[in-house]
Amino acid sequence: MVTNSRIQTTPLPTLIFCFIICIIISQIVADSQLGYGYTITTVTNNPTSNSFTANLKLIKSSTVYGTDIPFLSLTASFETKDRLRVRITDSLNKRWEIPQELIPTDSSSSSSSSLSHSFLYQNPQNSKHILTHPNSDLIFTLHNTTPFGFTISRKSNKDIIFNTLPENPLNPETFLVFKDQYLQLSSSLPSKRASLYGFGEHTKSSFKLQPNQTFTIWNEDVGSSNLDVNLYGSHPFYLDVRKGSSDGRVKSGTTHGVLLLNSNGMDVVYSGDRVTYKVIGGVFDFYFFAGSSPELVLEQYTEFIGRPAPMPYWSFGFHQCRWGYKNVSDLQGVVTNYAKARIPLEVMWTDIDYMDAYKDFTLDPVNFPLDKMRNFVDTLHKNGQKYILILDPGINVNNTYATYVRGLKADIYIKRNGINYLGEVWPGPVYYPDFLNPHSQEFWGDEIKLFRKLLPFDGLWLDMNELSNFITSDATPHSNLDNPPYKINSNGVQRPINNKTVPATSLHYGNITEYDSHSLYGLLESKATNKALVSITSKRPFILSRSTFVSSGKYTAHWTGDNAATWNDLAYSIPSVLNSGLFGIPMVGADICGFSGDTTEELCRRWIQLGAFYPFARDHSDNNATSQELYRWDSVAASARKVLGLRYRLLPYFYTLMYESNTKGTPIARPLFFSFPEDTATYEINSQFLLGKGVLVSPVLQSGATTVDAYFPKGNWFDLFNFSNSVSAGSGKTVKLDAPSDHINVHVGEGNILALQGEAMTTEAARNTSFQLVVVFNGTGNSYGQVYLDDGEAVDLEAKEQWTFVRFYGELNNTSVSVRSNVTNGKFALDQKWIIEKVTFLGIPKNERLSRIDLAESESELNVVNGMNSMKERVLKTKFDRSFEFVIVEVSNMEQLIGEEFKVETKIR
Ligand code: MIG
Repeated sequence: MVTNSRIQTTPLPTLIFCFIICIIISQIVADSQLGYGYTITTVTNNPTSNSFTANLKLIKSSTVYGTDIPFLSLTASFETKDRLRVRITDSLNKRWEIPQELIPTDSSSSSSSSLSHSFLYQNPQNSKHILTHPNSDLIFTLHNTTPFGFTISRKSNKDIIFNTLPENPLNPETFLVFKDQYLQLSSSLPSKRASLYGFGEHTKSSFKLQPNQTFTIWNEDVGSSNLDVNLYGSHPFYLDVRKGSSDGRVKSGTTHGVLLLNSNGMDVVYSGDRVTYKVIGGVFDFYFFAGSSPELVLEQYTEFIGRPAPMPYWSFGFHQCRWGYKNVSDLQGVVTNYAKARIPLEVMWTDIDYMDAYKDFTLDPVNFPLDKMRNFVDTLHKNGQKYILILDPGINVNNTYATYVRGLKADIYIKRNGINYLGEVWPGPVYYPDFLNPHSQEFWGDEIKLFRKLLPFDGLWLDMNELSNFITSDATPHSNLDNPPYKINSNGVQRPINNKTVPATSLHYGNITEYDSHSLYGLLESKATNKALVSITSKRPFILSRSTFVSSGKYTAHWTGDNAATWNDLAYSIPSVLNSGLFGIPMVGADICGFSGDTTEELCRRWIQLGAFYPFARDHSDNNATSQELYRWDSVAASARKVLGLRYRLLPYFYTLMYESNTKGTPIARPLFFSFPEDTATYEINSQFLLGKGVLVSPVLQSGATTVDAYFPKGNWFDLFNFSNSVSAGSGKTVKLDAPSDHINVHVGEGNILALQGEAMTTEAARNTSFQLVVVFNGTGNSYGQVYLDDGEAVDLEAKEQWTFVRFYGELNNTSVSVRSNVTNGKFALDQKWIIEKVTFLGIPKNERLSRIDLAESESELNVVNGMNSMKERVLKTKFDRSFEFVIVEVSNMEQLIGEEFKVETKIR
């Protein structure tokens, strides 16, 4: 070390220079941290509304992504025993929130009254505030740390389900940040035990969310053939299915749901051990759904956002669409060819081709003239078939176009800078109806009504409602709204928020910006269309919307958008369909055979095999792709007859699942873990799904494959095409199944009873066939099933008692098998004279007594059948299944009215 006695003096200018540099550097350092978090100042209990409010104060400001909001208020409230709300917003200034009329969040009316009071505790050290409720499993805890954080845990098993405590050592990425255009909140997760599902709309190769991904949520017209980017709809909702904890406290399958009710653009960063929301507006309004089963979460979620709309019976038939049908005779040809090929066709669709220069509510006078179209639609109707047409939201700016002029008079278009915003879509220049404007309902409803007088269509297809705009970018951003400081879509190809849509600075009724309400457009349009159709037709409407938001399921069905005719897209359709179910939109399907690009015979065959079991089954293709109607290849046609045959036999089952979704919110197509939450192997499954509780669909998703490795959860499963093929899965196992080119594996699980009807070319004809019950006993000799029956088109499902609900109970004991029914409102079904013609009992294990049954099919009329009413002669057949493990007992030639309670019992020696 050198010591120097001579003190060197630094000249003053240099000191000043260093000082300035230091300030700049410290500024840069400070600025690079985007937040410092908040602390709690006061906490106020509000026992009458089961809530408390904490005032929060900013620790220190930063300037990244704008200035921080200094004072926040956080309110935690039990809205029902199973729904906990946590809302954080600016305590001084009102911020954008989704209008109450659209998604009501005011709990005062609904639930609190039914709740007994919650309790707020403050622990002695004053370091925690705890909100509990006597009937709720959830506990909310506010931690008086620096920065503060909150946790939500379960009373029953102490599992922490949401945890916003800042990570140690203090990691700013985990702090609460609240700026005008940047909101951040992060929750840690037990990465080994949490399986997350949801956050859409995206095409995902894996149904279970994979770590180290950013899910951008912002409605955009991007083809669904693109993986992991934000698509047409916004659903900031996830389901967290937990695996059991090693200490046994937490049971596998314990599930909760989390909704962030916010319509602004956001990135959700999922690292595996953390989920971090980065939102560019609005407020934090979180809802935690206690579950604790997946089914219960969906029940609680849809109780809040609205139950899925009832769907008309006919909408479960098969649909054919294409962009590029050239004229009416093209359409007629397709309908004729389906009939010739004996493939059921329920609904014929027209894409934008039918319009005159792509103008809504017009017909191309040359290729789709009114008289011919009327004839065409009348003929469809005579044959029990339906017709659906497309509508785009953009209204062509054209003074000779009456719809446009009426919209102008009503002054309902979206505005920017005080004038109607001019976009461009298929018809060229367009104005967009502003569905936040109350007058739009009348405008839109009247246009639909006028057009339906000309052409009596049966349903409407709402496309391009993201909103889609061919004008790609705005050259001159008008403010921070057009060009926000934080850019969402921070992974992948960054698309600005004004990409292919109406600019964020456009204004809706009440000066609501496009920036805030953008992702609500499809929901608003669906709602208005639904209302219009109900008032015009007095029937249950069928609407298919591309764009959706939280609660869209109340009004519309959904398809997964522009997929491609590839094997990958075939496979991805399963996660997409399952996700839509989680989002409360259970009536969903992907374009069968693929939308863009040329399909192939093999792909189209495999696709109809899978698509026949989508809740919504429609073949649709792009205008420059080869035609792909199912009759175009013999092998596809043959397979279509087979699988659609089974679909039509399952119609009462599909329809009853629709009823269940409307009353309880449970999806029609479900992940396997819905029925088998305790089986953690089901959490990883991407290539199979369940219809309802117990019909398992295991498709071939690879070119050239003629076997499929399918996972079977615990129990015995029976092939629905051929009851004789069974799989005994023990406690759950993967089985290699034959899947020859014309076949898809569809199995019914033990414990279920299915009410089937016969095959037919239309749903109307299928409804006139008699019923067959398939009764599948479980290990304890029981089984259950139900069927909901009504006219298929009443606006409300439980209207005027014009419906019948039948529960079936099966029982197997040593000497007999039986099924009995319990009927609610039998009159409706009795009036229809529906009968059960056959009961097939499956899952009867071979035992000493039964092994005496001849291997050969035995037939006898002597076995006893005890019905409650007098029945005609019946035939009883018993035989072994192919595995020689189970006996199949079939009672046929019955004439049991389904509307009448009965019991059929048969001695099995
Ligand atoms: O710009 O109406 O997703 O199903 O065939 C494309 C034509 C507009 C997109 C839809 C697709 C439809 C197509 N539409």
